[in-house]
Amino acid sequence: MRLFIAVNLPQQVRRGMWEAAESLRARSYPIRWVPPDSLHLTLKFLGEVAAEREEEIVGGIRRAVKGTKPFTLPIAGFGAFPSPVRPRVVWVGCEGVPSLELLQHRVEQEMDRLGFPVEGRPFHPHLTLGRVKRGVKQRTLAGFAADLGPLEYAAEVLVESVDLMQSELMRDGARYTRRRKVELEA
Ligand code: 3AM
Repeated sequence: MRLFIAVNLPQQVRRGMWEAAESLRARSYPIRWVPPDSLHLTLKFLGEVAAEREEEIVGGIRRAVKGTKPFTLPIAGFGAFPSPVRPRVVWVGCEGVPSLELLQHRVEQEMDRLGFPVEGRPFHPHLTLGRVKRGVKQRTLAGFAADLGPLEYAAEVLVESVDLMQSELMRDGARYTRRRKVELEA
């Protein structure tokens, strides 16, 4: 099964992000939007993993969160990777939060011990809202940066757990299900 480790968000925040991007979706750019129920913050993508390794991975997540207390995660602002004028991934931001960076680093370390290679690229925490469809012409995205610019959303999320998630690739996009929840230490 295809697994990843993520922080999930309260429904109210997922709704708020989705609604704040309404005007952008209305422009019908060639973007595949993540449904509101699926919006999350990925800490580590594991990829295809044998089902019998699930407990071992949950053990690694437990070690990673040991000593991390619940913390507040401010999320704010819209952006796109690699840039708003050449968007591929559209997101809401949550950068610069030391507790989150430490948590992600510890997850990365523990998963490395289990044989999941460390990401070569730096961690840019973000909540993916949508992905530009493959192979589309740049001109179909003309105006995107200008439409993204005025969007606003900000919220504070209390992060109390980390989830092991399963991703199933369907014809109309990925379907995510929570397999396990690991609570941060209160
Ligand atoms: O939630 P985001 O968009 O940050 O892009 C995928 C998604 O991240 C990412 O894992 C999350 C759940 O699918 N992902 C998918 N394939 C990946 C890969 N080969 C990947 N991340 C790194 N390497």
